[in-house]
Amino acid sequence: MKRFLKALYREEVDRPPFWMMRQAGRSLPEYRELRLKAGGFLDLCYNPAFGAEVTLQPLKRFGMDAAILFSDILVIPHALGQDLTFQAGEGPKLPPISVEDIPKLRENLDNIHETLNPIYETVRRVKEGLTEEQTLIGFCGAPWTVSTYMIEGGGSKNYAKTTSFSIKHAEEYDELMDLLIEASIRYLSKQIEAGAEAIQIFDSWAAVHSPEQFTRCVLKPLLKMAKRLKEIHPDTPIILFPRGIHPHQLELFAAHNANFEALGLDTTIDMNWASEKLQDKVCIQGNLDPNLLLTTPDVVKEKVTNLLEIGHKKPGFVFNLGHGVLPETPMENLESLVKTIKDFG
Ligand code: 1CP
Repeated sequence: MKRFLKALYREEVDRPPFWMMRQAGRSLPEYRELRLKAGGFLDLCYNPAFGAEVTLQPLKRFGMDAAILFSDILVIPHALGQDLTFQAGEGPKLPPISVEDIPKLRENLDNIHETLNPIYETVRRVKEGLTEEQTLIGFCGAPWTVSTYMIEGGGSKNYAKTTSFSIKHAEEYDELMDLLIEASIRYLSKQIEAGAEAIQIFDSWAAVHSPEQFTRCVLKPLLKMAKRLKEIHPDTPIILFPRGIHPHQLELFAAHNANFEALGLDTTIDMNWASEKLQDKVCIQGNLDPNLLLTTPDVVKEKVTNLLEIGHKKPGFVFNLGHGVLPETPMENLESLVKTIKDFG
């Protein structure tokens, strides 16, 4: 079995496998060049030749153990019929949905692959470009995080609109969550059939809730989604990235390790704590502060070594950042990170 998959299943490995969130796109000069050629960001996502090239760019340069498919969490609302644009430097924009739009979105559920088909072709092409040791990760957004973009119309500071929508229109919001779960399961299943070997579910904005809303909007939908996917694809490991949630909430997820294999930890989590409390139940993935990669190669070497020493004490550790790699990250610092990991052990 490949090193990355072994680590997800908490088997012994020679050294921790590594990849970085947002490794494709953003920081690499070769990405910026291709993006100019492709036109818009969505043109990149829906063009298998470009998509496969961008997915493989970081692996060619740095030899990570895993590739993450180049796509976006917002292709699901897009495939369900919500307009979506990405203006350079501004992030995504969508026309915010209202209660009346939900049945119209549902009508498109059976047609989502018409929009998403090129992405499955990207998966097939990436698979052909990987070495035998490298793994392809498919992904989608979690229902809560995706719903915030649909209801707010883009990024948000406090998710006030989504939270009040979910309470004022509780029944319709639950229907939207079920729709997103169903569409995401279909999307992930097609990625797996096309060659994705592991799945990561991003709940990037999971940390904004009252305890009651956390259970309703984060915990339950994620467990439901992971359980459904496991029933269809029992041999595909699942990584959950519920960014920013409290340690006791991470423990709740770790107790459900029949549904998924790994927990992605953000920068704020103490890895010694995670090793003690979580690693006997799930693989832990994380969590170098991406800001550290703006310092110097020597600092990077020291911090990466510290993290590897903690994570590698037990089986079940994947090296990653606590969130996405920043666009301004100097290449020499990434080179130091990679060398430190490859020399470890
Ligand atoms: O390595 C990779 O970059 C893989 C492809 C990938 C992934 C996994 C992209 C490409 N986006 C994502 C996930 C994603 N998209 C998340 C979850 C992960 C995270 O928290 O980092 C989120 C929240 C989005 C939404 C999104 N798409 C944003 C964030 C806006 C906000 O509210 O802060 C942005 C800026 C995008 C556009 C985007 N997606 C991906 C890239 C490379 C870009 C930048 C496009 C560009 O200008 O070139």
